[in-house]
Amino acid sequence: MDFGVYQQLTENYLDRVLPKADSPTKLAAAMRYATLNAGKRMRPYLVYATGSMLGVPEELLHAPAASVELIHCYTLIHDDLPAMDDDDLRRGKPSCHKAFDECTAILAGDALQALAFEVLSDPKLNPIAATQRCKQINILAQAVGGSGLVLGQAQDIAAENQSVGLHDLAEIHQRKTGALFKACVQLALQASDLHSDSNTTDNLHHYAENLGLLFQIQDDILDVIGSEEDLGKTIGKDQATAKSSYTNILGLELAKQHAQAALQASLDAISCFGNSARNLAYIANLSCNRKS
Ligand code: GRG
Repeated sequence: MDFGVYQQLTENYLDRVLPKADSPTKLAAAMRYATLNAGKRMRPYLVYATGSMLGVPEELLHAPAASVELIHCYTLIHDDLPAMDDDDLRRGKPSCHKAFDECTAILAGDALQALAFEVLSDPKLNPIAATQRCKQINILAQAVGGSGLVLGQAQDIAAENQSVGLHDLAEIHQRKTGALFKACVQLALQASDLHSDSNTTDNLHHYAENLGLLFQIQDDILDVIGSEEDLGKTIGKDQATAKSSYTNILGLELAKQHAQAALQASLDAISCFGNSARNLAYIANLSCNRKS
């Protein structure tokens, strides 16, 4: 299961569900700009990798995979806004509010969020049983809402210039970044025959939680040692804005050790699946060794 193939598949599918390229509105152009722009597509790949390991036919994974990427793109637009992280660069290009304007960027984010749920709830695009589809909608809503990703972002902002302990930082990241990773495996699990199997569920949840943590620690590390060119965004911001980050709290070397521990914990969680979990292991290793 080649990562590149699934990146392309995701791009093509997103292109189909987004407003058409010749749509006359600035809103449509901003939605396309912020979505079809060189993202790694890690979250869709996580949906495909989990689903294929659990024997889910690929045609049942396209809508969940696209829905998590649409949510992710919405959060990136809003996160870059002056009222939030105030970042001018995203995926190597001007952030959405720089390429367009603030109002259009806010609305494009809102529209992408709604589109994620439109895609997931449409029986033509997501042709699984209605009960499972309903559960998937609930999974995504919980992951991104006021007790998931949005709460994580609110807590992250509240923690600026405060002294935050490692436990609280992990909790913030679990919501801000981990919740969507966990939703990826849950959406695929829900499309499978194993959605009620508690062993499978527990192991995949444990994997995704550690993957989210690992991904975030690496994000903090790259903010210190990464290159703006590779990352396509401004670096050094955590230090400059006195943001709570693993590197600010632990220092670089200890942060790297925490990343290794989270990698090991995520690999341990999927060891029971043997070779069929190789793509999930690939994602964990990639998250730890990524430069972008
Ligand atoms: C604004 C409601 C709201 C939430 C924002 C998830 C989040 C909360 C903001 C995203 C910004 C951010 C820097 C999050 C931390 C790590 C992360 C998610 C990095 C970006 O993800 P990648 O590396 O990006 O998968 P690409 O561009 O490859 O898709």
